[in-house]
Amino acid sequence: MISLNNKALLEMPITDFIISSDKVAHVQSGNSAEHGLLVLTKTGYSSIPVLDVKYRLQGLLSAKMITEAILGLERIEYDKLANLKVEEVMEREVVYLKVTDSFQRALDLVINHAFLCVVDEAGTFVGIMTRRIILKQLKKYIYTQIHS
Ligand code: 2BA
Repeated sequence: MISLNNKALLEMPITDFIISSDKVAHVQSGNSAEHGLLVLTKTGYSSIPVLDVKYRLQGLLSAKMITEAILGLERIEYDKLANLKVEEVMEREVVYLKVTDSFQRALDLVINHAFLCVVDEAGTFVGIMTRRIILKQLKKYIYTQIHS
């Protein structure tokens, strides 16, 4: 049993582990769902952040949200895509991190979310923290404890 006998990791600020906004694929709430589907398909990500024109976090978009919105009784109504806005289909209830949050909060939340959006004091999107980054950091810390 590994004993994490100090709180250094849990209290660490998250700032060093954020993937900055310029590297994160995103869409704007006013974009068409067709554009959203294009970005999701081209990047290969299952879910991406939705921002407004001032770069404030508005929600999350996935391909599932789009297909559900254009699902007819017997077929997928692709012709609806161009007139449907991202803001009409996105998930608005988003769990997010503040830049000032600790690693512990990120660790708690990443159990149920593959990634977390990070916003500054003004609500501006600064990037994401992924499950991969958090696990990598946790692994590094555990290995250091074992070998120290
Ligand atoms: P998913 O798209 O479901 O991806 C799950 C995992 O698959 C990713 O875990 C990553 O390890 C791998 N993966 C998927 N697409 C990839 C790609 N194009 N290049 C490299 N690896 C890829 P995480 O890295 O922990 O990411 C968790 C979630 O964060 C992703 O879930 C995605 O929704 C989001 N994400 C990660 N990086 C992003 C970025 N640059 N822009 C937008 N969203 C991102």
